[in-house]
Amino acid sequence: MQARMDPVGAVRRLVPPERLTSRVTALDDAFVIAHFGLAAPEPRRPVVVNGLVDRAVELTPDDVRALPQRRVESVHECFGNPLAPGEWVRRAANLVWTGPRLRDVLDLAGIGEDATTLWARGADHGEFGGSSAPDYLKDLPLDDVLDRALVAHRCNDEPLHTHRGGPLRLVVPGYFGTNSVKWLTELTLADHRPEHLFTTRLYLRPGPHGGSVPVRELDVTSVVVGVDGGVARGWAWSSVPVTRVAVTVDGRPVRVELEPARGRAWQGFRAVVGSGRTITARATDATGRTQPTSGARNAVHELQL
Ligand SMILES: Nc1nc2c(c(=O)[nH]1)N[C@H]1C(S)=C(S)[C@@H](COP(=O)(O)O)O[C@H]1N2
Ligand SMILES: [Mo]
Repeated sequence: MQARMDPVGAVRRLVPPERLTSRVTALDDAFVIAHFGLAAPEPRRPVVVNGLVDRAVELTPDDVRALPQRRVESVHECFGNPLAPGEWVRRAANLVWTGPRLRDVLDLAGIGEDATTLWARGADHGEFGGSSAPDYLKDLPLDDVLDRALVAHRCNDEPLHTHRGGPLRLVVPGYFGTNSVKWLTELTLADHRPEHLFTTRLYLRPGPHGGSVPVRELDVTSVVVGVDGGVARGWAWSSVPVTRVAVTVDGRPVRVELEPARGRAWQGFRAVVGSGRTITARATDATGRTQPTSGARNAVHELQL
């Protein structure tokens, strides 16, 4: 695939949902984002753990590989263009990540009693959307991510490629991709949010009680990836298990088989659609959230045959 930039800094063209036929997305079909352009490869770049810790430590990729390893299959989804939030750009994949749990990495430094938030910093820097920043920075609620996030050094059982954030990146299953910091250089424990282009200015959405909140937990979403032999197939996901997918064929509802949730991987669904021409899918999750029919980044997906 040809490398090219779009306004979000995607270095690969977006992959249409029709290409997402395999359960685990091939690395060549998984979108790649780098807002400042790709960081230079530095295979032995260490990660510093500091801030509200008992003692600051520096970990090399070899140190990270020596810790107990987890292998997690999870949905990887971009929220969309932070300069035009609300538009779904349909960048999603389901990938397998390997690395130690964040908790095991932070325990090497000793998590300080007052730490409530994790600042994760990436090596890349430059200009984005008319502002410049000295690095890429995200902040994450510590309790939420301690046991779910990984410091990943492999993706789909291959060493993490430089364009995917190697040698080490953070991966936060269940959160939008923006939180999974690539080219990780520093993990800082703190008791407040940092001001930064990518924390308090971009990747925000309207909050439930007014104001704006950072983009974290995934929305309920589904995609129809194709029809084969009269059977439509697709994937559904959310920050919690998806409990129902409603499929229509030329406006008529049809019976749907939905796989049970497996961790934070996407869930397959199938429906007999015969020779119908317009297929839609609409997912509902365990908290009762349902995809809006239109006008939202996770609006119902329609496949026209
Ligand atoms: N350091 C750094 N990390 C980053 C980004 C970035 O530009 N720089 N982009 C984020 C966004 S918005 C997304 S969607 C994911 C994309 O990860 P991928 O390129 O492996 O698909 O990385 C996130 N982590
Ligand atoms: Mo993104």
